[in-house]
Amino acid sequence: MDRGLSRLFQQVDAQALLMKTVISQVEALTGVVPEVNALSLEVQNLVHDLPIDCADIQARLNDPTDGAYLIRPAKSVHSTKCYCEFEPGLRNKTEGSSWTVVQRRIDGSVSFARTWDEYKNGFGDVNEEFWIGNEKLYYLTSQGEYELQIDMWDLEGEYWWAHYDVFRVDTEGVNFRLNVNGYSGNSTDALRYSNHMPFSTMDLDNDVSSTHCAKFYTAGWWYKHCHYSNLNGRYTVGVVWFNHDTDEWIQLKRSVMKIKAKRGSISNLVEVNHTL
Ligand SMILES: [Ca+2]
Repeated sequence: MDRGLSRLFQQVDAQALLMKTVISQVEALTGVVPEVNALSLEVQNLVHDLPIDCADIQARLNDPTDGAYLIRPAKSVHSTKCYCEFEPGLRNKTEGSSWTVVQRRIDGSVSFARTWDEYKNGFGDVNEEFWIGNEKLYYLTSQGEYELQIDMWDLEGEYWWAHYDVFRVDTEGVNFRLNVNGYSGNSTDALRYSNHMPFSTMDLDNDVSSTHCAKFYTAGWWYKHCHYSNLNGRYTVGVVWFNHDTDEWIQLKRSVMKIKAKRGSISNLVEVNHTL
């Protein structure tokens, strides 16, 4: 046989072998793809079926204990870790009352001097000091009618509280504007001053003051001109609540902000969400 022709046949053989290898690899891959798809769907379903807040956890679990849980607010595509407080004496499915904790200061171990994105996404440790994140506040408080409880302890250890019947944080489009109403408590209504204000951080001045409140106080809050409450302020000197009765600032060493939905206010929305 002609030597040139022989070389050509060898080349064709080599190409054919290569093609065979490629085809068998593709066949192996297509065998894996359905498995990957099934796994991905399973994960999606798991995330989709997560509780929408701590009350939802209490409805699903028998006598849950306080602690960190994974939730997914109805409008959110992502899951998030949160801290749940289940009210003592009410731990059963019919009378259950539970709080989703959204902020905690206890010892100053976490810096609250953070950027817009950090306040948006949340920071800290849900078991210690943390801010749950403005976007999660929006997702949570837009899926029902939420109330807010603020527990505070001053430097002498005295307990103060403020409760708001209405607590809602709007979208990032309006800079996570605050809506509060219906105060009760023993600390006077200091947060009302911030009502309808957008959120400000050290890198984004949304207040109505000629100064940059968030930069001045090295914190993120619904500053106006600037504030009568500053629970994310510098620990401990700047963590304060104004008492209108005594005309004095209450300097705090501990604060907890927690929310829960009014009974029945989210059932329709959750049903719609779970059938999507
Ligand atoms: Ca300003």
